[in-house]
Amino acid sequence: MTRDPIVGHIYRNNGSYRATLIVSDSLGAADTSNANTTIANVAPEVTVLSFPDTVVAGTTVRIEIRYSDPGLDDTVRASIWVWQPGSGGGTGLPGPGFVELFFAPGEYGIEVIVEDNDGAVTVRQGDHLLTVVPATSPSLPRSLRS
Ligand SMILES: [Ca+2]
Ligand SMILES: [Ca+2]
Repeated sequence: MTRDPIVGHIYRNNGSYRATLIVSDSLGAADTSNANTTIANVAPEVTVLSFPDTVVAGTTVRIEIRYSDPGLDDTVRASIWVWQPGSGGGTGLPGPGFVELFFAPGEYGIEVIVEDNDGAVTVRQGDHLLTVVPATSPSLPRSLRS
């Protein structure tokens, strides 16, 4: 009797692996075959980076950040980087979710940097700038003035 089973396996992490096929019959006679496989690391991905276009200075800016890594055993370090032309600063993130920050009036770029424990880095920049207007901005409707 001959069968050609197809066996699937999800590797939890990158590395070199050896797969061994053992076939045996009911009398205990057996044969084995080996195959070596190298699984590459995949960089983590920032799946969500969401923040408002415009806020009034003095209000918190709620930034949503989500990321994941297909390596089930990988750990990911994430940080947020906020910049203006000529300056910038960053801070680490405890995990995916929401970050709330205060900003002085101005325009800001926001990006998220994720790095897995194998050193693969992904940077995702916000698709727009954050504009923080002064609370007394004459361009705001009266209802938004404080
Ligand atoms: Ca990995
Ligand atoms: Ca990875």
